[in-house]
Amino acid sequence: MRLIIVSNRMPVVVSHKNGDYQLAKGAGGLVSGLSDFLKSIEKSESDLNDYLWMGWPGMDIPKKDEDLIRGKILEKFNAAPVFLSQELMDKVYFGFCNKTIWPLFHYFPTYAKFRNYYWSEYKKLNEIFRDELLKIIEPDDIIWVHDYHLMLLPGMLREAVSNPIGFFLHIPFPSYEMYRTLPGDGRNQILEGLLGADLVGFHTHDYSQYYLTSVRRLLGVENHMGQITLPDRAAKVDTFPMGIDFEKFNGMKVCEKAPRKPGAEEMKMVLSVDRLDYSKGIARRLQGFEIFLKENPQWHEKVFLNMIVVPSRTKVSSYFALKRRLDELVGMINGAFGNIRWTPVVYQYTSLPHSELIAQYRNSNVALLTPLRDGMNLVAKEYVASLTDKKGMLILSEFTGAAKELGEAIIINPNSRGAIANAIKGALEMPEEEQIKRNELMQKRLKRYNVFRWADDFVNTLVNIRKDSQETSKKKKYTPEIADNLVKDFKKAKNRIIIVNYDGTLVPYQEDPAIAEPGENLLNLLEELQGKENTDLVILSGRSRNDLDKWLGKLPVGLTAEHGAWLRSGTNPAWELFKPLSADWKQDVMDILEMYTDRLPGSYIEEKEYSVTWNFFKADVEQADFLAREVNDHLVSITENINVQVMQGYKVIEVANSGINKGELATYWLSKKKYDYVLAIGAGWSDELLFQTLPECGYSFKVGQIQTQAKYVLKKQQDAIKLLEMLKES
Ligand code: GDG
Repeated sequence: MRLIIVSNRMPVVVSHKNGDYQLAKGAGGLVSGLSDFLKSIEKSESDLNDYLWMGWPGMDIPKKDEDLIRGKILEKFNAAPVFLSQELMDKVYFGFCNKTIWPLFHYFPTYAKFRNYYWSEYKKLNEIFRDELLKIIEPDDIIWVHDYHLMLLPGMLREAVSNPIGFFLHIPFPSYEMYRTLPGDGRNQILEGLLGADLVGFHTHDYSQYYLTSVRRLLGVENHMGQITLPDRAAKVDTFPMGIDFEKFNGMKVCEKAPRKPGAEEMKMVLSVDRLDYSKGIARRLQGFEIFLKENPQWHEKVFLNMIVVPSRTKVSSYFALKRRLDELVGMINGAFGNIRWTPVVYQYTSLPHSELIAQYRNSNVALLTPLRDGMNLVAKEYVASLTDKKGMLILSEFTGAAKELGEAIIINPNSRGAIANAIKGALEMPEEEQIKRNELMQKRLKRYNVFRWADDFVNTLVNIRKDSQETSKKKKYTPEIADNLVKDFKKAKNRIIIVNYDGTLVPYQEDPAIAEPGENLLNLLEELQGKENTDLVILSGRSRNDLDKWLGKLPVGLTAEHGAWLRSGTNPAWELFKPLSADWKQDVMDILEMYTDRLPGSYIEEKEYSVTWNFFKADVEQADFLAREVNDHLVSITENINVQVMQGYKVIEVANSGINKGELATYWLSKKKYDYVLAIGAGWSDELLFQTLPECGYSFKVGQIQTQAKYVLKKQQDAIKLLEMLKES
């Protein structure tokens, strides 16, 4: 098996120098973390023993050189380039990615720009990646797509291949209220794009929940503990906090070229490392440091802030403005507090070699990381891991994913400059034993859940989910062979019965149930089926007998209304009660439901002769869920001692006489003759009892739900009609 990693940038940076192409390993947390994991795959003896990394190589490559570059990259880095123009990449990267998604997902809505062309360029990028992948994907491959640049890709791939597809988001997924502000088609398409994956991973439980809430509220798709049942497969949303290669940071030998101020042995260093980004809270950090200096003159000339800022996204105007602001703030603080012996803030606008970075981690007394939002923040983990002597203290914003795992650090709310100032003092003055104790606990955790565990957990979960889901869908798949048998058995049979549900099976579900009337074609189909020799057609519905009379009354078919309270045979148009029933309880139930209907906008009551249904599919999902539990308890408590049952269906609560359901009714119809051919098709929650009651030899089909008691699944309502048409023709 081969693991294909897909990310916007590939782990190789191609550049052109002196008429030749140079290849260098890319930087960044994902590349360094995953590269080590991938190397371990090569040596592994498990099924997963090969990999390929796909992404953009970082520059325009002329067509004539593409093969040369492809060959070199494959040979040296086991990677495959996605060639696309710098122009398109710039448009997408500096457009939808970093002017729309990045600010919105990091809770900076005022920086977010929405343009229709951003969205079409984003889609185009995802399509190019899809096309490139489709050229190389083999049946055994596992595909793992990374990050916010490629959120449509899983859905696009899912339409074309049946390989396991995973997706991991490295940045936060915002709360529903923030996410829903995204205008246009993108809002739903991104959610759906991610759902194309079998496994969607996030750094924290909160991000997973936020995504699930958006899926629920915007797509109307429910989940059970992160498990989502789609018509033809299951998908899972789960939390995988990304780790680091602990041993690399802890064990690396670095030349301890002291980055501290020469000659100032007593000087303590507070370190910060981040990309230049408004989400990192760099200005806030400087202001916190300023307050610390103001409030603590005893620390003057004894501490300095070593601020490493890595240049980034220089083409986005908000980044440019931020750079200017930082320059000003640093100048102001150094002007106000510094002197010839002491520069309070040493500001390096640069990227350091890896070993020097680790040396800086080790030599600092405090790391001060104050993002206003950060998906994870690997620097925090790297800092703690690098402290070989366990001396040093991390101050970390509570708005980073890493804060969830590094609880022994000094956790702060970076919106309070005072809190930053206090934390700096607290960290500098923390006794060494305390530092060691705290770092020991954090190191233990980082060592256990390292980047290998992270990637391994993700890939294993992905493979298992796909396997389960494929087994179920294979078992339940309606194949041409099954269609053949269905027809063959139909022809052979002496007595046939076909039991079908109405809404969702014979007609599509309607927003307004009142308009779900059957068309001419459907009526003809039903009539012809019933007209076939030795064939009984029964329609089992939860609707009132009035509705069924109005729409299907003229057909000579068996009808069952109110989930079985009423029956009408195909030969006698008079309705009869299935058994003696009572409706004395109805008024009490109606009174309660009316009260709840007033409280839940969008809900409504459907009163039938012997049952009452409370529908809430049009109501706000969260509120409905909350209230439905209360309604259910309330109804159960008043019906406990009478012969009435309360049933929870899909966005509906139904109260009816006990012993009235589609299962009982199916048994009744089946007992009428000795049938040697039984076929049932249903779509709703109430059809599950019907499926359970059928004889082993019967055929049963559920529309659009793989989690079912039915033997097979039909993808769409139209497939149910096609199936019936096929029998009609036979
Ligand atoms: C996304 C999310 C999430 C930094 N300065 C230098 C340098 N670095 C390295 C660090 C670290 C990485 O860059 C930055 O880590 P982040 O965690 O900020 O990761 P990003 O890739 O920027 O961002 C973030 C992450 O994905 C992983 O899921 O944590 O929240 O935004 O590894 O060591 N490396 C070198 N010199 C530097 O000056 N060599």
